[in-house]
This record gives sequence, C-alpha cells and structure tokens, in this order.
Amino acid sequence: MILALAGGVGGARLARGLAAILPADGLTVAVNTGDDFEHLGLLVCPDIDTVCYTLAGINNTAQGWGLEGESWSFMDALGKLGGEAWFNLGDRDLATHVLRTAMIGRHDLSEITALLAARMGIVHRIVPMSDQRVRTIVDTDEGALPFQHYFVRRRAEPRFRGIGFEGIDEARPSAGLLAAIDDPALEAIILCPSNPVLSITPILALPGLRDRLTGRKVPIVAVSPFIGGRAIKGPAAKIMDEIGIATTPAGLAAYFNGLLDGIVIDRTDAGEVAGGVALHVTDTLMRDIDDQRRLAMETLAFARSLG
Ligand code: FO1
Repeated sequence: MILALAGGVGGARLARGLAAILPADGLTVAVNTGDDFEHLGLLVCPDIDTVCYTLAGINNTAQGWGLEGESWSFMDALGKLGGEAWFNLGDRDLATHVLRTAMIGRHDLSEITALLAARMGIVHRIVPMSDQRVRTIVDTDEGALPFQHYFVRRRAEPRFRGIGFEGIDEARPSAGLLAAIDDPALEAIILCPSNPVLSITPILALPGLRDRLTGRKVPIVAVSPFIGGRAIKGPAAKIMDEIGIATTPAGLAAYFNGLLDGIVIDRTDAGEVAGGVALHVTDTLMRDIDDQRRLAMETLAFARSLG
C-alpha cells in the first residue's frame, strides 16, 4: 500500500498516475488543507477538490484546478452585485462548495471528502491531512496574508518571509492518514511534486506526524517539483529563492532535513547530487495521463528499490 502526500495541481497529477497503477486498497492520498478558507460563507478546500477532480478525470487540465467545461454565470452575477470576485468559483465547482458547506456541521471533512470522491467515481482513499481546521498564513513584506489572499488575490507577488499554520497545535492527523501510516501493508511514502513549502510543509507540521512517517522505516521518496531549478507551475521556485533554499535536489533534500530516502529528478538535473539521498533520473514533466502513469511507475519502482 502506498501513502502519497499531495497539495494542489502538481501533486494531483502524480496522484492520478499512482491511482492509474494501484488497486483501490493500494493507495491513500493525504491532502493539504492549509489552503482551505471560508469565502462568501462557503468552506472552500482547493487542494482536496483539485486532487478529487484530477483523479476523477474531470479537472480543467490546462488550468489544473477547477472543472473542465466550466461556466461562470455565478461569477458574472456576483460581480454585477459587487461581490468579492477575486476568487473564481465556476458554476459546477460551486456545487461542491455548497454541498460541503451544507454537510460540514453534521459530518467531518474526512466523511464529506469520502462521500464526494465516491460520487465522482474515485475508488482510492482521499483523506484530508486533518479534520481540525488549519489555516496557512503567509508572512510577506506586505504583512501576514491568509493563504488565498497571498496566492490568488496577490498572485504570490509579495516577498515571502515565512509561513505559519493557524490551528496546527490543536490539529491531529486524520484517522485515514493515521490508518495509512499504521497499515502493515504500507511499503512506501511518496511526497508528490507539490510546492514543498506551501503544500507539503503544512502536512508535515501536524504534531507528531513526521516522527510517525519516519517511524515506519519504509522508504520516503519525493518527486521534485523543479526542473532545471524552475517550478513547472506556480510560485514554488520564487518562494524557495526568497527563503534562500536552492531549487536543486540538494536544496530539496536540505529543506526536508533528513526526511527523504530518495528524490526523483528530471533528466535536466542529471549529475546533481543530494548528499546521502538517492536520486532517480527520469522525465518528470507530466503532460498527460500516460506521463502521469509512467512517472508513478518509475517512482514506485525506485521507492521499492530503496526498501
Ligand atoms: N487559483 C487562482 O489562481 N485563481 C482562482 O481564481 C482560483 C480559484 C479556485 C477555485 C477553486 C479551487 O479548488 C482552486 C482555485 N484556485 C484558483 C487554485 C487554488 O488557489 C490553488 O490550487 C491552491 O490553493 C494551491 O494549490
């Protein structure tokens, strides 16, 4: 059984590749919830929705997030009424947020996620990192910004100074995440190519989680989100530069500070070294499901070789 840690777009793509090659009980995807926020009275969980839509094959593949073939009547009407229009909620996507918000009083996020994923035809386990509320706050040269204000409203332009996770001390890993870690059949933990700082760090910041991951003594392998030092999508490289960490395999290994047994890197970075961390060189750009499946197969084979 494989446990994958994922955030938004990049992570979701590899998660889809893993889902394509693993049986229903062979994969648990634990998703970052630090990006979640209350918006217009709705509980919006971007990374959970991006992972679910991507595994269901209904995501807007060019954009990464949101749904394919979306319409925007709600946003058009909202704008005309002078509502907050900086965060785009498509008409179909809106149904997810409305339904989740209607259920969150009586059901926890894990239950809602399992229900929505099943209704989208997903057979693998998708679990939030926690059922308690965690909110990523980005400290910038414009002050402390709630995640979506930094990432979407300000387009990640402010200089990144640091990151904090409101509620993290009271948050526990979700039951589904703990079950995956404790599963006797667990053979490897994969850190999907999401933003190391914005998407993976909130998961690792859950009290006691890092020790639980390393305590299983199974290989922990990251797929680098960088190719030739640049992020495939989003501000990951900009942020690493702003906190002074190299976007090289060695920089990634150093950032995760001893957690990783291996890193999957792109051919562009062949020849790089990362201290004692094993490297597997391949094509890491995922253009389509075939790339996603191939990268997933290679990552699993590499992780198993470290076992
Ligand atoms: N990202 C944007 O850059 N602009 C948006 O308007 C936007 C809306 C949005 C709505 C639903 C959703 O699930 C994701 C959305 N995202 C948008 C992406 C989102 O901000 C990021 O994917 C994650 O928070 C970070 O990975």
